[in-house]
Amino acid sequence: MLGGERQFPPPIWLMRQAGRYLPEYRELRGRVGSFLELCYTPELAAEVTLQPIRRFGFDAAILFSDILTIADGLGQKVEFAPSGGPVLAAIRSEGELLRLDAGRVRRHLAPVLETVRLVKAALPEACALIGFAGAPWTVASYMVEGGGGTDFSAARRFAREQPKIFARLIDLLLRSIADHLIDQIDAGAECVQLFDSWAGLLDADEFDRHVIAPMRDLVARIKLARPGVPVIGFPRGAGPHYADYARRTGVDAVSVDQKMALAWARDELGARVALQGNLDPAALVTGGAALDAGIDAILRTWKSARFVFNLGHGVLPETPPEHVAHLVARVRAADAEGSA
Ligand code: 1CP
Repeated sequence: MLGGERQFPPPIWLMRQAGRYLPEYRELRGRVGSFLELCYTPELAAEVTLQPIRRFGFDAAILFSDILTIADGLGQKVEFAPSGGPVLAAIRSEGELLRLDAGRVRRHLAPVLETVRLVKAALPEACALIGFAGAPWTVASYMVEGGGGTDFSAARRFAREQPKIFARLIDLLLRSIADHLIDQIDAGAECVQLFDSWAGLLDADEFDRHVIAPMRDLVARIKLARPGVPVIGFPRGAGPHYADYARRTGVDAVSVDQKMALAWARDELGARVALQGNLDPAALVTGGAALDAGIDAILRTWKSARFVFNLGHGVLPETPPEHVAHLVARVRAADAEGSA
């Protein structure tokens, strides 16, 4: 689909489709010490990747890993609190930046590539395997802030006060991320997605410098090394900058968050890139008529576009799995007119 031709009913998968809303994930997670240990144990990470495929029969599996494995691979101290949130030894000086070692990323992330190989071997032929990484801005935000769950004001301030050091961090990240994604492709990923979950925090000038420019470089590296592998970009919250992102980064598809109007995305982005999205994850928690209305609006409005059905952001932990099964069935039952 991302290669060119329109498909209807559209393919469907969900961001964060593996994870805490599934009892089988919680059960397995309870048997493993740390979250990173789960990410680096290929047999378990592969099992977790496959859980939502077995349960719902999605059209794509997304590798189970995390955007912060790159920071861990570079040698920054990364931990996940029992509540799930990441805690990192914040980088706030040139000395701390210089201690990062791009040379160790590949060796450190070798287990993630083994997970890709195991999943690829186990997946049904018709199910695509999506590799992923965080985009440079979002990963840098966590690395400088020292964690998540905040407005990243310390990271933004550091980027303004120490522009040269911040630019070097972004540059180091974009190279490491490109190499890791190329390795994921070589291990069996058929497509890759870049999560820029905090793109929406930036003003127009910062968006240009920290999102568009590094993404353009990163996508060009992937395209040069492995031409023909589709790249999906997710600049969550980018609002008015979505059009520029679709036009200038070189991505094949743009994942659209739920704040964006469906007709606008179709008309302004749809001619240039394939669309992915954009059901509100809260509607999937609610279920019922609100869920059906949300599903049908996407099918109806985007039926003429090339699109992949997805959420506007990740599945929420409180989502009832039955609502996910209902969503998949309703999308698959859509008729050629775009109604379900
Ligand atoms: O113990 C646990 O179960 C920890 C919860 C958890 C899970 C299940 C974390 C910690 N990461 C993950 C897996 C994960 N993370 C996947 C797996 C594949 C899938 O989608 O099924 C993916 C794609 C991610 C990507 C990710 N990690 C993003 C981008 C997407 C998004 O949600 O915006 C981000 C921002 C992270 C950082 C992160 N990792 C974990 C948490 C709780 C967070 C968010 C921290 C915060 O800012 O509050």
